[in-house]
Amino acid sequence: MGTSAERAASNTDYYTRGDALPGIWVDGMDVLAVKAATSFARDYVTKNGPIVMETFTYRYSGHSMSDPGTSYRTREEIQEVRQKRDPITSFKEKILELGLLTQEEVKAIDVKVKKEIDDAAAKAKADVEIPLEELYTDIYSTCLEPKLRDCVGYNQAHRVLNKGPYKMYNIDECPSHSAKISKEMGIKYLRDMMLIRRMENECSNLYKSKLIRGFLHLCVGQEAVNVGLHAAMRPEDHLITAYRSELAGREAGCSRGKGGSMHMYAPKFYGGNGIVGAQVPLGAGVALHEKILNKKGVCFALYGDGAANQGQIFEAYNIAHLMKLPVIFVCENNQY
Ligand SMILES: Cc1ncc(C[n+]2csc(CCOP(=O)(O)OP(=O)(O)O)c2C)c(N)n1
Ligand SMILES: [Mg+2]
Repeated sequence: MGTSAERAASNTDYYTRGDALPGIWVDGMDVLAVKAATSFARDYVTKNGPIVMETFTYRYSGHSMSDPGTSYRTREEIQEVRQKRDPITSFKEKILELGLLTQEEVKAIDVKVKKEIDDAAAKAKADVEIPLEELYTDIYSTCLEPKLRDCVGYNQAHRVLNKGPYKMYNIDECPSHSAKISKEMGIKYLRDMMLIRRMENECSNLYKSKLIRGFLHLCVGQEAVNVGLHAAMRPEDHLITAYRSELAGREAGCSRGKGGSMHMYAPKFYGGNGIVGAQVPLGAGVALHEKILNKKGVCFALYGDGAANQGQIFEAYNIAHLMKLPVIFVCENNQY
């Protein structure tokens, strides 16, 4: 299902595609760089309005489990990324080098993570499937009264600044990046990335054993994006993304088994959207809500390089820029 970015986009520098919107490119395999870029972007949008953030990353697998094996990549290329750019291996090496953790401590984290995933998988297997009539129950929310409108002009100058793990489009500052991390941060980021990878691999097993049915989209290789973004988010922030959700259709699932492959919701988390790109204007709407109510949160609207060519993305950029909405358009560029 994945089309290569080169075949789908006339300009694959997604961070420059906002035109009037400034942009930032970040090495999406470096969790600390993603965190610093996210903090920078967060700070930027609360003062100036939207920004496009491209996280340049890599997915080892195909688009979904329906894509066979290594699909779009050669074995040699995958091997090379695993050896030289894998987000978990490189972060592990960094914190070992800095003396923040020992090999034994890293091993202990991995053992704990494995147990957590094994327990969750056992629970999913043991849990009951929801009854069919549950599908008819709905979720409601209240509507908003729009109160505010605000417009900004178009800046025609285009400048690109290249610095370390970042490229800046129409912004003259750069995130401050230092390798300084505490032991607690080292443990947390490493654990979270390992947890995601083990979870993805376990999901692949559950799919093969038919406990997960329908679609399954894995993101093995992209862990630094998720963890780095989350590390810089604040409790008042919102996030909206595309597919990948509650998978086993069991009663204990976060949408009580009704999420399917595409839909899951939690406070300040708006899915899980099956239509490629549809979450982006919705994310701009979430940011509009924050602005109207004078709240302090920002919205992270995540989409893939495959969604980046859709008209609705540019419509969302445009209105967000006009209305100076606190939204960060995060393009997860895995090149397919
Ligand atoms: C409007 C629309 N067109 C096509 C599809 C089928 N489809 C699902 S995912 C996908 C590719 C998305 O690629 P990308 O945005 O790069 O996401 P990635 O899986 O790489 O993160 C396509 C074409 C869809 N769900 N919605
Ligand atoms: Mg993609």
